Amino acid sequence: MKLYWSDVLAPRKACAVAKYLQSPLDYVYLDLGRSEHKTAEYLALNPNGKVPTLVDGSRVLWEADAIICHLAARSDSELWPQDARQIDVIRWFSWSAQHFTTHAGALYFEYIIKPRFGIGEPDPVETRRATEAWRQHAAVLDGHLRDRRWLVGDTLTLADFAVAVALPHAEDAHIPLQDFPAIRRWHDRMNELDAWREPFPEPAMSG
Ligand SMILES: N[C@@H](CCC(=O)N[C@@H](CS)C(=O)NCC(=O)O)C(=O)O
Repeated sequence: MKLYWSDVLAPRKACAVAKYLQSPLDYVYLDLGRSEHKTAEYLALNPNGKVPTLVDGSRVLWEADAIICHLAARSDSELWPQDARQIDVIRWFSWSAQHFTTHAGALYFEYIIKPRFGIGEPDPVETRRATEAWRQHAAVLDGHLRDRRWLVGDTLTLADFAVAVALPHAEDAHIPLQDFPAIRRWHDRMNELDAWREPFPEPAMSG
């Protein structure tokens, strides 16, 4: 299998799960600053021109959530439970993509991506909007996590990887994580995983 990645949000999720599962992967780093994700060769794999993309034989998958499900299914891992919990994992994927990580991602874009790629200053209207919207959804997550260790059932699942994806950048992206103690405790637990703290492969592993 081949995973096309870069050191940004969506690939972080795929790389973290791959590292956690020790998936047998060839990693291919794409330099977004050099538009390596917009070449004709890459667009033939992923017409969205975004990372990550997984190639497993003749199967080509884009969308990080689909990729992590594929990796977990291939490893018969409990990260992708095969019972009623699976529906809950999908619920959190959807909630994260539509709400929680959309707003965190907007802050990540304004405060981290813009300066990194020299594409302007953070927009104060957008940062205010995203911060308020993030807070509203963070309150829901904080309530859910108050008496739980993990998002679904009592074990780590793909839902934890998906929902937490922007939180390692909370400080630099001005995401007000400090105001949500149950989320913080849960994310501290995620941080006990090597694969979460350091998800990306060594440069030498990537061609
Ligand atoms: N929904 C997609 C999002 C993919 C995505 O937006 N990737 C970003 C990096 S986090 C990207 O490739 N950005 C480069 C671009 O849009 O040119 C997924 O989860 O895989």
